Parts: sequence; C-alpha cells; structure tokens
Amino acid sequence: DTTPIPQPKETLLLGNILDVDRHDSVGSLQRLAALHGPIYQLKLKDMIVFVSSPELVTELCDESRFEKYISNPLKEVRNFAGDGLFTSWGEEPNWTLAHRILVPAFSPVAIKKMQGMMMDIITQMLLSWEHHAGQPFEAADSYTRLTFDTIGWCAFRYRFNSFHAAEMHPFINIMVKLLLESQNRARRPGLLNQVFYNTDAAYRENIDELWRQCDEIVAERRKFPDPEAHDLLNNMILDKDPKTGEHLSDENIRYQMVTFLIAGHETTSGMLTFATYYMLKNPAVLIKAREEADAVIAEAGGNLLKINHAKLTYIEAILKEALRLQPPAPAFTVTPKKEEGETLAGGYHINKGQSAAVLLHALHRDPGAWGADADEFVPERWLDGREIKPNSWKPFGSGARACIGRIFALQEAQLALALIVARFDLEMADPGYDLAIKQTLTIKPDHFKIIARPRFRNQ
Ligand code: MNH
Repeated sequence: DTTPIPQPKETLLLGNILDVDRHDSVGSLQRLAALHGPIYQLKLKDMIVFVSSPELVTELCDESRFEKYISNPLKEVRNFAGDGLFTSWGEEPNWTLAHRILVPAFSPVAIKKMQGMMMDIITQMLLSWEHHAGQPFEAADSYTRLTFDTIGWCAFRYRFNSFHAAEMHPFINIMVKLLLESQNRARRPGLLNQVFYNTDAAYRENIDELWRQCDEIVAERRKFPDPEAHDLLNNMILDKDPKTGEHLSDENIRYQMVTFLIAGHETTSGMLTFATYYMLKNPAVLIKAREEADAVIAEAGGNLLKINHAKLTYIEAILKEALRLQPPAPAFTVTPKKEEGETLAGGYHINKGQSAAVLLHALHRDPGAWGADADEFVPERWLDGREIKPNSWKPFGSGARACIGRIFALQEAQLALALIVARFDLEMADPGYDLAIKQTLTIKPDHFKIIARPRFRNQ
C-alpha cells in the first residue's frame, strides 16, 4: 500500500521545470516544501523526490537502505573529476581504495599539522585587507582566494598566489567555467550537448588544461620527492591501502586533485562569507567572537602557530550556525539499495535508481527540530546545552559518503575568522544590504561587500 507523493501540476512537455527558478532553485525548492510538505516530487529531467523533515531524512540516512546517488550535475562533474571520492559510485573500487588511504590524511591530528601552512595563506589575506583598508571589497572574492590558495598549498604545496594578482589564477577561472558548464549540461538533453559544438570544444580544452596542470604537479613531485612536505599529495603518492597494500593510480590521483580543488574551496569560502554576513548583521555576535579570539590569541602569546583552534568554540558555533541557515552545498542525493526500492513512513515509495534529495535549507529550519527561533541566527544554540535532534543538521552530508574535508574546512575557517575579528573593525559597505544568493553548484552571498579597518595601528 503506497501513498502518492505530492507533486505540483505538470505542464505539458515541460513537467515541473517552470516550478523551479533557474537562478534561485534553492529558494524555489524551499517554498515548494512549505507548500507541499516534507516530501514532494518534481518532474525535471527525471522525477526527483525532495525530502526535508528530520524523520524522513533519518530514513534516507540509513545506510542499510539508501546509498549516495550521483545526480545529473555530478554526472557531468565526472567528466573531469572521474572516479574521485566525490563523484564515484559507492561500488567503484577506487572509492573504497581512496577512502581508506585518505581518511587518515584528513584526521584531526593530520589537519592540526597543517596549521602553519594555513596560517601562511591567512596572513597573506590579512595583509591584503590592510592594503585595502577603508575600501569596499567583495568578501566572497577574498575568501575564494584564501580557500583556493589554502587547498593548493596544503594539498600539493602549490602556490596559486591569488593575493598577488589582480585577476584570479587561470586555474580558478577554468574551474569556475567547468562547474558552470556542468550545471548547464545537466539541464540539456544529452544529444544537445554535442550540438553545442563550440561550447563542447571549449569544455574539452578546459578539462585538458586542468588535467595537464595536475599531472605536471604530480610528475614534479615524483621527480623531486619531498618527504617533509606533509601535504595530501605525499599521502596520495606514498600511502598504501592498509588492507590490500595497493596504491592510487596516477589517473586517480589527478581526479582526487581536481576533486579537492572543487570541493575544497567553493564550499569553505561560501561558509566564511555567510558567517561574515551574519556577524555583521548581529553586532553582539561579532563582539563575543572578538573577545574569544583576543583571549585565545593572547594565550598563544600572539604566536599564530600556537593558537589552539579547539578553544575557539564560539567561533565554531558561528560557523555551524551559518552552515545551518545557509548550507553552501544545499542538497545531497541518495537512492534505495534494494531492487524493490524503499517505502518511507507514510507509505511513500521510492524506486531504486530514483534520486531522493535532502533539502538542507528546509531541514535546517524545521521548527519541530529547531524551535520558534529556527529562522534566526543564534550561535548560542550550539553551546547552551539545547538538544540538537539527530539528522536535523547535515551540511556535510551523511555516513560513509559524508564530507572527508570537514575538519580541514572548520579549522581553516576558525583560524581565519579569529584573526579577522581580532585585527579588523568590519562593516558592510552598504548597511542596507539584504542577503542575495548566487548559485553555481554551491551557493554564496551575491554582491556582499565589506569594509575592513585595522583595529590597532603599528601592528
Ligand atoms: Mn566536502 C563530500 C560539503 C569542505 C572534500 N562535502 C561532501 C558532501 C557535502 C560536503 C554535503 C557530501 C556530498 C554528497 O553526499 O553527495 N564540504 C562540504 C562543505 C564544506 C566542505 C559544506 C565546507 C564548509 N570538502 C570540503 C573540503 C574538502 C572537501 C575543504 C577537501 C579538502 N567533500 C570532500 C570530498 C567529498 C566531500 C572528497 C566526498 C567524500 C566521499 O564521498 O568519500
């Protein structure tokens, strides 16, 4: 006995395409959840189910019943990230191999060792902010340079030097073009992608260029091994699967490099930009963050390498709260494991091979889970002993396929925010700015400009 899943009325030939604003799909999907409830479906390219209550999400996160589904845009990202961790199907052998090799490389102990490398890039950002003191600049732009340079330096000891050029590194532009094109291709019927011959040729060229640069970095490291580098490239070249003794292939290392570059910068810079926006909207939060940062920096005697980021608990709560209200990766998708599909509580049936998306914006504001202040930015909720309902906060995905880089991202962002609030007075360039969202595969505040002024002279 199954219950039909609610669905807005389809338009002839177009299905539900008109129900989703292509410039604000996150907003559209959230409004549809308010209208149709915690489960609904839309006929887009395929019939997709959208889920947003903690109870139903708990079912989707049960790994004995559901597994990651590679959604249409991710299928396109496979054109350049191949069977890297993010875009591989669970049953592909390289997922298991790379997961076992890389999990230790992303452990808290391993990431803690990267503090010096992270501070190197953060310091460059602080200097650039001092250089632009008093002048408005786009927060997302600066944070993108930060996170790109950080992943380049920590993952492969490669310097993008984004803070020393007016334009972003060509690598970054290629990446952004490829992500945008992946999103467009996912919307077009497959055949049309070849009809768009010029776009397709440029797409192929961009992929070749990206791969060429990655391969060059690997070749260089193989030629001049650097056992002291403590970066992820060493892990990928030298570490063996503890179970089978197998190494990653050069092709797979290339895919992981592309994966880290994509996954490692867009989301983290989005998180930092949203956190900055919410701090500036809530001055009391900014004051508390600064008190904490001052205390933790003082405890380290001002030595950036000795800062104990684990003590930046209020700043961590700011980041978690930003991830709650604006999860930069706004959805993840799963599908049933069993041939016969799965029936959820309420009698809703999902077929195997069908995509069920967890809608994070709606889940993260569920009033049953988050209470009457669900829509407000309240970092204190993470610290005051309130119960956080299981599976009501999923910005990093779930289970074995959850984000491998979350400790990396949080450490980098905690350190960056602490130093920013300790060193600068901040304001919005336009005090009346209202949050507008820009969407690629991930989301970020659009046109959000800030002004920074050094707090102390002669620092
Ligand atoms: Mn990350 C998977 C969000 C930072 C590398 N990441 C995921 C998933 C989400 C996610 C959601 C699960 C996607 C899915 O189920 O399809 N990631 C984030 C967010 C941030 C982030 C919100 C920052 C904030 N991620 C990072 C960083 C790195 C990284 C930094 C690398 C340095 N993420 C990954 C990889 C995966 C992943 C690799 C795939 C893991 C796997 O499936 O084995």
